[in-house]
Amino acid sequence: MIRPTDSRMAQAVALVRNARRVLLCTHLTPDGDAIGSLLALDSALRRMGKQTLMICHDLPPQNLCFLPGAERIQLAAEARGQQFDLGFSIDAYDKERLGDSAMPFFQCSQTLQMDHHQTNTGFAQHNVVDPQAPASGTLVYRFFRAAKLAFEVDEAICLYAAISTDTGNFCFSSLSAETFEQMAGLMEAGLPIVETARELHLMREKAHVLLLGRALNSLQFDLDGQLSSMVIRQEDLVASGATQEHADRIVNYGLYITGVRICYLATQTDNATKFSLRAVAPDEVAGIALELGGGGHPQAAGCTLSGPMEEAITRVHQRLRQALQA
Ligand SMILES: [Mn+2]
Repeated sequence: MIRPTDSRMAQAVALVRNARRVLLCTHLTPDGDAIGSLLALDSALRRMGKQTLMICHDLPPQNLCFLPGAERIQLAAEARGQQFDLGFSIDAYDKERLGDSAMPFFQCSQTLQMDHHQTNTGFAQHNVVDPQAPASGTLVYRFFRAAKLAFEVDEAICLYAAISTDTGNFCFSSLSAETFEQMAGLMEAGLPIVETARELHLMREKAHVLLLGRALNSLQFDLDGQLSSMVIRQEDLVASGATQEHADRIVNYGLYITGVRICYLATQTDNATKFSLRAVAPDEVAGIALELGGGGHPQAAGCTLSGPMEEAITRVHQRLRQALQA
């Protein structure tokens, strides 16, 4: 099968082959796809004889630090004063998403980016963008094939992390036969899937589980159970020793309940209330999030409202209620 990006992928391999020093970067608040793809690429490029530096606006989150090579990722300032023949960005859809990595990236003699977001702006000189791909890891896998590189075990672990994260552990509609062909390739390379899946998809920090308990205790239902909501207040964060980061993903539990069509989680921050909104297709929440000053995907969006928390909750709740009754 010839994909629209196949010739661009061959070009990307040629660009890398012609470079000596390569700066690799990804988006801020990096997730499993960002870090896994970055690490696999870095390993590939070093095996191709390149000198590399991996930078990011943020260091990898705690739950991804077990990935081989994660300790080599530096903050963007590390690139200051260094010269690179090629800047290579992965999984970022625009230059703002690069945060502090944007400046060193654009100072490279040539720029290349790979990504799978529909909203990609084509911000580099060379762009390999495939919105059909479920993860940037999918594109990195194709890069390995185009460069005729066999996978080492550590690379297989990183690419599995990338692809399984962005497909919701193989649950999302972005999956295709290619995803499983790639998984077969990673298994053939010796991927220790049980250990890696446990580390990536089952293990949680204690603070996260304690916070989840408090969030679940706050569950409320409206409209005969079609709308569910949870609230996390500052006191919940303090009592469970958690940070805002631990509140990520808790919202999804509101949707894993029979009969629920839309759910939200309201998290109190220092001076505002952060809302995470989720819906089951065909219901959508992106439009409402946008209307309230936020944004996101059709079924996963968010917004932040200032002012008293109770008023913010009432406003969001009424708006979602209205959407369900429409
Ligand atoms: Mn991604």
